[in-house]
Amino acid sequence: MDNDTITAPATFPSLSAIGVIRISGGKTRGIMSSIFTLKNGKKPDFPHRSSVRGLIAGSSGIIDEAVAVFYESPRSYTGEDMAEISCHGNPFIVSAITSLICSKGGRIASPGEFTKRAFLNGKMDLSAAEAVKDIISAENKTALKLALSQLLGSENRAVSALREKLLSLMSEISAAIEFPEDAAAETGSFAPASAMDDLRERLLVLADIAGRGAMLKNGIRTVIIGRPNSGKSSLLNALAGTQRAIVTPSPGTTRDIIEVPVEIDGLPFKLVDTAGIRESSDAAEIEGVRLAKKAAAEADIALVLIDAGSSIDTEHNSALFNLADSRRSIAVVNKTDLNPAFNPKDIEKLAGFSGPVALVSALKKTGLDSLTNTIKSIIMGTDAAFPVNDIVITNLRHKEALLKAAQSLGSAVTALKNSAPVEPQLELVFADLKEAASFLGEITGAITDENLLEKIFADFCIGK
Ligand SMILES: Nc1nc2c(ncn2[C@@H]2O[C@H](COP(=O)(O)OP(=O)(O)OP(=O)(O)O)[C@@H](O)[C@H]2O)c(=O)[nH]1
Ligand SMILES: [Mg+2]
Repeated sequence: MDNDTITAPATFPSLSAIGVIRISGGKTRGIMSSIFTLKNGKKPDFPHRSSVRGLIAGSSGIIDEAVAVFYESPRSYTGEDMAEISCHGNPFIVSAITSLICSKGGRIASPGEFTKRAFLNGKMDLSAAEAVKDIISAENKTALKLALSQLLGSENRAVSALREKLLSLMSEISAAIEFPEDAAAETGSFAPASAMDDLRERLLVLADIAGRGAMLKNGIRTVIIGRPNSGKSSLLNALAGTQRAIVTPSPGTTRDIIEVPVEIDGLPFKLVDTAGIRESSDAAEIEGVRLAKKAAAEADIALVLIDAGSSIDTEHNSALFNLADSRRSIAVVNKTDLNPAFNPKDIEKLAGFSGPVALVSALKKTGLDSLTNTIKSIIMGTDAAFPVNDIVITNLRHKEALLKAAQSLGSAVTALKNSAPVEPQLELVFADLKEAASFLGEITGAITDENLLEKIFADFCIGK
């Protein structure tokens, strides 16, 4: 690992009480001593862990009065010699100090480089390092809670436990390869087959949890689509409890996508209002409809709004239901305060949709609780309580790795079953298990490759 000395502001460049600059690497102590002067005119020598207050000066004079904390390797965030300078929070001062450090032999850190060094120096596993990024970017309380638990190792424990099981299966198989006589006695009901199946199941459960976790991290993306004037913007406002979207009696009011993050019953949602879908010759409306269709396709949940007061255009409504994943769609019959133009029980017949139907009035704010409960049951299955505490993974990269590991285990089981009882092809089985173990290793960082690391840390902010 290159142990050059890196530096970067750790705080946002804006006028604020304090600005923090980080520095990490072998030259930290030397650079700090050279730029700092104590009030008594002496240069500080920064013993193992120390904090000093003094003046920072470059060739053109004093830059600021500041406080610096020095952390000696290996007891620092990165595991290297490291310091944090707290100066006055003016971007000019922060930038002057950072430049001064660079002129003394440091260089500006790339995004996530401090945390990458922490990972490479064994200060944290990869899943914890990724949690650091999630903590910084968490947009809701649930996301923050999940990221903190990931940082504290909940994900690592879950994945490592499964990886341990996998490794012990591998040693059983390799013993069977070495001593075929013993294994042959057991063929037919070769014990590892069911253990592998069981492990595969558990990986799939974890992958499913990861999918739900990712949804919670970003807010459950709930997209409202429907014909113009069906009350989409009214429903968004009613659910959000604020007048976020314009509502008028004329169809074609909403053109842009409007996203509103809200917490409902302790769950994070991202409500998305869209343009009413219809044929149009107006360029802005055509673009609005295109965006609405795209949003529907990307929805975690699609609320397909139908106006209870208008007769149903079967063809149009079936087309609406085809825009989103039908397993994640709800037919929402709005304006139930008006005289109904059709019987909601006939939705399946009228619009070809056999999923859940919710009856609401966005105007009178009725039926909203039952609608949110229906959304929850789609997201969380039939679990009565929302198992946020069981969610140990929220990262889609990790979900992919779990699915790939499950797939490798699946082929191991097939190889074992197909070849038994004649002569199990244990080498093939072993290779599949090894592949599965390496996918799991990619989650915690037990196995890494430089490209993967680069991709992960590139999303960090500078200074972290
Ligand atoms: N009676 C009644 N009127 C409603 C209800 N919800 C919305 N409306 C009315 O329907 C009209 C259209 O509402 P919007 O919320 O703007 O409808 P929209 O689907 O967003 O319309 P576009 O943006 O044009 O596609 C307004 O006059 C609303 O007051 C409801 O539950 N009951
Ligand atoms: Mg609207």
